[in-house]
Amino acid sequence: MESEVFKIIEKERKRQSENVELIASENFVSENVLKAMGSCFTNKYCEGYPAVRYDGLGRKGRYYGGCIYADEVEEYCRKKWKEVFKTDYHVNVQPHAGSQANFAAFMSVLSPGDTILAMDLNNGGHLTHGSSVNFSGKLYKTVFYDVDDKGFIDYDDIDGKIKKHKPRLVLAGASAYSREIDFNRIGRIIKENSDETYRPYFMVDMAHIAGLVAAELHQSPFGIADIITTTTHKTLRGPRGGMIFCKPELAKQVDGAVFPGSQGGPLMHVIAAKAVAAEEACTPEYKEYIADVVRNCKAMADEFTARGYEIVTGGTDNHLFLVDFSNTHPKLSGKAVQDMLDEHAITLNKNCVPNEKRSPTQTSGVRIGTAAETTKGKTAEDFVKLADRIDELITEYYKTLD
Ligand code: DSN
Repeated sequence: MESEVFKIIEKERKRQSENVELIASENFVSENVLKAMGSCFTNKYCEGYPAVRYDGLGRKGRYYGGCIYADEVEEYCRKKWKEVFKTDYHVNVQPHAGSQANFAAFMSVLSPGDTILAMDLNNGGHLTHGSSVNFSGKLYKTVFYDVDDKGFIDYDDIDGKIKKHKPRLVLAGASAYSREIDFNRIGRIIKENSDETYRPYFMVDMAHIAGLVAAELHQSPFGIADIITTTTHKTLRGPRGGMIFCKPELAKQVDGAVFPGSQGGPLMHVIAAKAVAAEEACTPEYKEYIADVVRNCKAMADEFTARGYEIVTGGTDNHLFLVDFSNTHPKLSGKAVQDMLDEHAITLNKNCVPNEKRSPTQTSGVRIGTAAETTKGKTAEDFVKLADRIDELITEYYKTLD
């Protein structure tokens, strides 16, 4: 019997291939990643961890029989991701997604009621970085550091808030921040504020920029942060999923927080696909791809600037940028632009901007990313033309608002 679902999948496949995809957190995986995701590993239950990893740590391995190849693929996946980031940090590849990775990371070193210092959702942070509507804001006290008038992280504010609030964990990382994050500087600030009675954990959520870190086009948090979380599907171009890296001394806590702390059976088919993505991320072609993503992003942001738009922070160092309509197009919400462009087969998302006046469901800006269309082969020239096309559509649309 042919399932109805395949008709829907075919429509989605067509949409993805025909639309222009500018959502900064999306990408197009390779056929091999898709193949591993759709493999027989989806049938296998294997709560626990490969026994080999726990020699000397007293763990018992898996809770099910028949895990011989699941063990092999999970260990291979871990080995390859350590190779990608050239690190001896411990890595757990079981988190189902970025949110689950962050949940387990917090759980491994924090107790409910502890204070975390992070970037506010409105300024580019993430829901799981302490938002009041999310577990992170409900379980922990959150203090947010600010961005300056132009939208750059205010590192002096991080220093001041560590001194004032003595957070148990300082979190760096963002979902909508277009500039390099100075992990070295935050590490130094933490060190300067630490003594034998107080030292906060330093956690980095590199979900958006992980591909740039892998390609050495962004400062690496390895060697500085205690815990590093990421997703595998954004610039890393793998299957949807999460991972947690940590200093070896936190390995037992982190693994325990993932399983049995917060998850059940790992998704072995996704872990197999994560391993394929890691193989791909080790290649010179992947490094060239990431360099193109960054080059294309700058070209597109510069074109918007040349056409009179305001880009938050004035530009970009990575794979995304934010267009702020507050001053140039005061009648325009991010939601209206998102909906209007949807009708022209251009997909992006509305986004809050610093000092946002509208609600998160409306917003005054949009976020644009170049990772997905670069995978499709678009060049800097193509992205410039795309900026011109979006400007034309916005200009026409704006006239209708008079
Ligand atoms: N929802 C993702 C993004 O779009 O940035 C973050 O989890």
